[in-house]
Amino acid sequence: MADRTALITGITGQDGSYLAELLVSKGYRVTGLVRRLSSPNLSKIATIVDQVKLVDGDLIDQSSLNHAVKVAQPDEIYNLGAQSFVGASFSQPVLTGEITGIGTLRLLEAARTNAPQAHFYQASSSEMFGHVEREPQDESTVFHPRSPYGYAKVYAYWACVNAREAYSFYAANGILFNHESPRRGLEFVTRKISDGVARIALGQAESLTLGNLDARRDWGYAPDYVDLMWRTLQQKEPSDYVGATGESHTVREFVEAAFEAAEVDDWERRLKTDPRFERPSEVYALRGNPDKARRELGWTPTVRFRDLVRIMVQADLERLRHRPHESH
Ligand code: NDP
Ligand code: GDR
Repeated sequence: MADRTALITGITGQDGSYLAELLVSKGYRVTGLVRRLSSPNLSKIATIVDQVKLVDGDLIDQSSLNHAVKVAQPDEIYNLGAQSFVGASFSQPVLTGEITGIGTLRLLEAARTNAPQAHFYQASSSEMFGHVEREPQDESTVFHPRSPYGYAKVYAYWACVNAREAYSFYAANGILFNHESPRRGLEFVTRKISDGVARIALGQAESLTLGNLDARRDWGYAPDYVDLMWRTLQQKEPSDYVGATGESHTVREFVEAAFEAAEVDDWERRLKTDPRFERPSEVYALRGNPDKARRELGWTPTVRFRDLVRIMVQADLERLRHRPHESH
C-alpha cells in the first residue's frame, strides 16, 4: 500500500480531515484540494498538515480541478467537497447546485481525462431519499429529495452511475446517513446541541434554541464512515453502498442524552424552539439498512447513539473550559 496516492476534495471538513488521517496512517501520499478563503481554514487538519500536499482549487473552477488531478496523479479520488448544509441550500440553491451537483461532474470530467484508471468515490447522502417511501432505506429505495442540497446530490449520484455505465469509469457512491463527531460544524444540529449543552453546564449560556425536535435521524460516528469510504474503493468492481447504523432517534432524544451526559438536571426549561430553524420542506425521518456494506465490505459501525452523544458533549466541555473561542 506504501506508494498509493489519493486526492481528497473537502479535506478541510469533518470527513475530509478524518479520511486524510486514515489514508496517511495507511501510507498513502495524500493531496488535498483547498479553496481560497479570506482566512485560512486548516484547523481540522492541523495535526497532519505537514504530511499531506495541498493544492489550490475550487469545485466551481474546471481548470483548477484538471490541474489538481494532474498534480496528484491519484489512484483514488474522494469527492467530499460540497456546500453540505441543508438549511443554507434553501437560501443559496444555485450556489449549492454549482458546487454540490455540477462540481461533482466537473471533477468526474477532470478525472476521466487526466486519471482514467483512478477509483472515484462520491459522497452521496441519505438526503436523496428525503420524503421516504419505506423504512429502512437501502440501495434500491426511490429518491425523493426535499431540498436544493438533496436534489444536487441526486444529480451528482447519477453523474457517477452514468460515468460507470457509459465509460466504464470506476465511480462508486457511498450513500451515507448522518455521521457526527467533535469536528462537526457548529450549524448542524448534533454539534449545536453538544456545544449549547456544554455552555449551559459551564454557566456560559442560559438556553438552547432549536427547530423541529421531532425530526428523526440515523446518527453514526464520522471516523467509522471514512473507513467505509476507503473500503468502497478497494472493491474490484465499483458499486454503491448505504452507510448507516440501522437505528434512529429524534432530535429531542439527542438533547435529552446530551443534558444527561453533561449532568444537567431540570433541563426542559432550558430548551426553546424557534420556527427560524425549521426548513421549508423537512425530511422527517431517516433510517438506513447497511446490510450490503456489512456483507460486501465487512463494514460495521462501532459507536452507538449514547456513546456518540457522550463523545461530543465531553469534547465540547473540554474545549469550552480551556479554549472557548475555538470551534473544535
Ligand atoms: P463539511 O461541510 O464539514 O465539509 C465540506 C468540505 O467541502 C469543506 O472542506 C469545504 O471547504 C469544502 N468545500 C465547500 N465548497 C467548496 C468548493 N466550492 N470547492 C471545493 N471545496 C469546497 O462536510 P462533511 O465533512 O460533513 O461531509 C463531507 C461530504 O459528505 C459532503 O459532500 C457532504 O455533503 C457529504 N455527506 C455528509 C454526511 C454527514 O453526515 N457528514 C452524510 C452524507 C453525505 P471549506 O473548509 O473551505 O469550507
Ligand atoms: P441534515 O443535518 O439536514 O440531516 O444534513 P442537520 O444536523 O442540519 O439537521 C438534522 C435534523 O435536525 C433538525 N433540526 C435542526 N437542524 C439544525 N441544523 N439546526 C437546528 O436548530 C435544528 N433543529 C432541528 C433539522 O430540521 C433536521 O431534520 C446532514 C448534512 O451533513 C448533510 O450534508 C448530509 O448529507 C446529511 O446530514 C445526511
